Amino acid sequence: MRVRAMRAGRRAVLATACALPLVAIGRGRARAADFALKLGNDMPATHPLSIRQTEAAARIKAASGGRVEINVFPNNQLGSDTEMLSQVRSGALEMCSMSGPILATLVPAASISGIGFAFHDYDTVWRAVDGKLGAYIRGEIDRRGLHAFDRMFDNGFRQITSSTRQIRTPDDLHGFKIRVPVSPLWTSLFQALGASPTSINFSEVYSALQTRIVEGQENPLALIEIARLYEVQKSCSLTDHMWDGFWMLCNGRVWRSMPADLQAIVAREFDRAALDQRADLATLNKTVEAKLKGQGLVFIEPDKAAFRDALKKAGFYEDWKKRYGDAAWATLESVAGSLA
Ligand code: X2X
Repeated sequence: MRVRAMRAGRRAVLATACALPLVAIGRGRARAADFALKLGNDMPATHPLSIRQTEAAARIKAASGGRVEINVFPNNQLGSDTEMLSQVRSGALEMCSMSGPILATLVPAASISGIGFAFHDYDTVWRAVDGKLGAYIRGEIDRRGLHAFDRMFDNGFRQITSSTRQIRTPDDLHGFKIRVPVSPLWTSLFQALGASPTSINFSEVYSALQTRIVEGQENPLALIEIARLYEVQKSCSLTDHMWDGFWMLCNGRVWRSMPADLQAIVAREFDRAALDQRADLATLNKTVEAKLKGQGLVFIEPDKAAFRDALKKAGFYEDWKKRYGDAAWATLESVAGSLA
């Protein structure tokens, strides 16, 4: 779909040069945007991430006097995460928001913020990703030709849901057929816990659970509620096994083609949207468990330390420390404390 500012007469040109800035042609008609960009995400349209991104786009249009027009396409309308990531690389899609460990299929370092049980609370999360760890990851993203904005959006601390057995101890995960996002870190984590993980994009998760291709999945409570996963799951184990958040990304060529004054507006508004969205989720998190209980989901409070010990015993931390390298691992531990 083309954004409104693109006129039919320019479509042929745009098809081959869609990543380049559009030159406004006056001719007495309303001025077209200099930059008409698409932003894709994998969250439902009613999730705070989609709502705040849409607000940011409206503010950017106003503050730029219409020179930058960003259309937000939530809910995987432009494709799965895997597809959006390759589109943003090629420039077929200008922007997307992407979970760090999924982005890691392109930028390996980007999964480091999702290491199992690295963060105990949000204060530590934000100190890490707004601080040195985030700066390191943004540098790596940049080296791979994408631009990442400073502030990550929140997805949340992840919990395990099941339509079959209840997950109370690490042993309960043995052979458990669980959906994980398409990401080496996620597969490694659940393999280390003895489960049978299958990589499936979020766009397919509801139906994979419904048809019982998998028994369970893991996601933050807010998303379990908003994406109505409780309809096809029976129990939820509050493991908090990892924190997950989204980088706001822009194709590097598109970003560099934008003049500094417009870059400043876009960056400012997406960073503001991220902070607003974090606050939205903090509010939602206060009531979401009760809501899900009301919808019939059974909650389990397991001993989280047992899961973390199982990961340690399986060599999970040693393995990932080697993959990231000592310097990156030290940056993580400088905020998270000792892990391996
Ligand atoms: O795919 C998921 O589970 C999701 C939506 O939480 C992520 O983007 C990692």
